[in-house]
Amino acid sequence: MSSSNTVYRASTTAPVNIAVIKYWGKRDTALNLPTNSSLSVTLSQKSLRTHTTASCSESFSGPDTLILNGEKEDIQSSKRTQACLKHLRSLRQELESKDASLPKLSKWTLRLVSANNFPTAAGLASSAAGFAALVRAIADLYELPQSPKELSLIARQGSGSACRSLMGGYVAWRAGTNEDGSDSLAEEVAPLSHWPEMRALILIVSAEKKGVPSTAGMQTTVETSTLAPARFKEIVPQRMQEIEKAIKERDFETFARITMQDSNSFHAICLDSWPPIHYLNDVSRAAMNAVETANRKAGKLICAYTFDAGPNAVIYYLAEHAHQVAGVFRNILPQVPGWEGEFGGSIRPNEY
Ligand code: 2P0
Repeated sequence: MSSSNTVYRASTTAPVNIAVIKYWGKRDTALNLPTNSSLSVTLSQKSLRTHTTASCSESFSGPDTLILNGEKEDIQSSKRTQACLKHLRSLRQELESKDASLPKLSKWTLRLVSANNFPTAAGLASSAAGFAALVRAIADLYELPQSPKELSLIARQGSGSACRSLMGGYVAWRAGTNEDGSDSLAEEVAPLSHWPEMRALILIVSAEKKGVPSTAGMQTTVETSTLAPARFKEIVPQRMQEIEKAIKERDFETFARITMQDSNSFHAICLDSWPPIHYLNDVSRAAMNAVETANRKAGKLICAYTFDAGPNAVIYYLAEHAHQVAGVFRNILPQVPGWEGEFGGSIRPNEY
C-alpha cells in the first residue's frame, strides 16, 4: 500500500566513454547539437563509473536537488539539467495520463544523489557518465518504456558526450540534420562481444580540473578556428566511415591510425583557436612518444593514444599486446616529471 510518505527510488550506474572520433563544436548551443558526428568506446564500469540514485515522494517538498560527490549542486540554474528533468517528467506525464492508477511521480520533488569513482572534470568524461546515469536513474524511477537510443536524445541535452554512455561497446553519436535535434542521437555500431579484445589504459597526468571548460572551448573553436570547417565538413565524415569499417572488420591498425589522427586533429583546431586552447602538456607528449616507440618496436600499430579536453592519455590496444604496451610505458614514463602512474589498470570496454 502506498501512502503520501512512500518514497519511490531507483539506482543505476553509467560508464565513461572515450571518443576515438572527437566531438568538438556545437551548431546549436541550447540543444547541444554537434558540428560533427563522433564515435567512442564505452569503458568498463568496474573502473570508471557514476552511480546515481533518484528518489521522489509526495512528502518531499521544495525544489529538486542533486548531491554530487557529497556536495550540493545548483541544478536550478543549470539549463541543461532542467532540460533533462523537463523531458523526463513529460514522458512520465504521458504514462500517468494514460493510466489513472499510476502515482503522480511527475509532480513530485526529485532528490538525486550521484557519485563518481574517478576525478571529476579532469578530462575523463565525467559529465558523460554523470548525465547518462542521471537520465537512466530517473527513467527507471518513472518506469519509462523508452529505449537507450531514445534516452540518448535526452542525455545529449545534459552533455553532448553523455548520449554515447547509454550503450555499451562501440557507439556512434549521429550529428543529425534536424533543427530540433530529433535525429541527433547515439546508436551502437558494434557490441562489445564483436571485438572484446580491446583494452584501454588510462594515464592520469593530472587530476586537476581542466583549464578551459569544453562548452566554452568549443564555442571559441567554432567562432575562430580557420581549420575547423574542413574538419567538420570533410575530414570527420570520411573518418567516421573508415573507422566504422575498421571496427566491423576488427582492423586494429586502421582503428589505431584514425584514432591518433583524430585526436591530433582535435588538438590542432584547439591550438588554431583564438585565444589558443592548450590541453596537452609535456607528460602528454611523452605518452605520445611512448606509443610511437611501442609501435616502432613492434613494426606495426599495436597501440593508439587519444586525449580529450585535458592532458590525460587513453591508450587503446588489444589484449594480445598488453605485455609489450605495458613494458614501454613502464620503461619510459616513470622518468617523466609529473607522472603519477596508471589509473585503474587495463580497462575492458563495457556492455550493459
Ligand atoms: C568527446 N569531448 O567526443 C570530446 C573530445 C572532449 C574532447 O565531449 O558542452 O562535456 O557538455 O556537450 O560532452 C567533452 O564535451 O561537452 C567532449 P558539452 P562535453 O568526448
